[in-house]
Amino acid sequence: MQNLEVWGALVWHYPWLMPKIVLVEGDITRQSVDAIVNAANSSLMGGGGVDGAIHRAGGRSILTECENLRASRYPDGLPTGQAVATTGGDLEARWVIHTVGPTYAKSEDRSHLLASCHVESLRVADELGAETMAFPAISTGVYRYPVEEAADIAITTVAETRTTVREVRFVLHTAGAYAVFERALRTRSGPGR
Ligand code: AR6
Repeated sequence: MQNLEVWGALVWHYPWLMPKIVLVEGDITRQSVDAIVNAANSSLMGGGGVDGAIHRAGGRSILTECENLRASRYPDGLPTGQAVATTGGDLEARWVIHTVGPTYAKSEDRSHLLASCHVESLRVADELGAETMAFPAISTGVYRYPVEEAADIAITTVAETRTTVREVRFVLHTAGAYAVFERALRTRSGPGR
C-alpha cells in the first residue's frame, strides 16, 4: 500500500479550507471515511466496476434509497455531473455519494462534467457534514476517460473547490492509476504552487 499526502494551503474565506489530499491504492469499499463517492450511472440502479462493488459491500439499503430517489427527486435519473447521497448501509462509511461521470468522447470536451462530479460531490459532503471522504477515479473504467486527463481534472478541481471537508482521499484500484494520480498531485504541488 502506497500513500502520499500533500497539505493544501489555507484559502481566504474562513471556514472554507482546502482539504488535505491523500492517495491510496486499494478498494474504496474498505475505506474508513465519512462518505465514499460512487461512480454510478444515471439509473442509480447499480452496475459494474466500483458501482457494483459498493452495492455488493453496502447491501440492499443503498439500493432501496436509490429506488426512493428515482421515485421522488430523479424520475428521469441523476443527470451527468450531479451528485446525491444515500446511506452507506453495511459499509464503514456513513454515506455513499452517487455521481454520474461523463463517458469519454474524442470529438467533444466533457471535462466540465467530470469536474462537476467532484464539485457537486464536495457540495453534498458539506451539506452532510462529512469531514473525510473518498473518491474513485470517476469515468476511467467503463466510461473510458483517459486516466491522465481524469487525474488532472479530479485533483485540480478538488484543490480549487472551497469545502469544509478536511480530507479527500483518492482511492485508486491499480498501481498504474495510483502512479498517474501521484504524478498529477506532484505536478500540482510542485514549485511555484
Ligand atoms: N475501489 C476503487 N476503485 C475501483 C473499484 C474499487 N472497488 N472497482 C473499480 N474501481 P468504473 P466509470 C476503479 O467502470 O468509468 C458502472 O457500471 C476502476 O479501476 O467503476 O465511471 C456504473 O454503473 C476505474 O479506474 O466507473 C456505470 O454504468 C474506476 O474505478 C459505469 O460503470 C472507475 O471505473 C461508470 O463508469
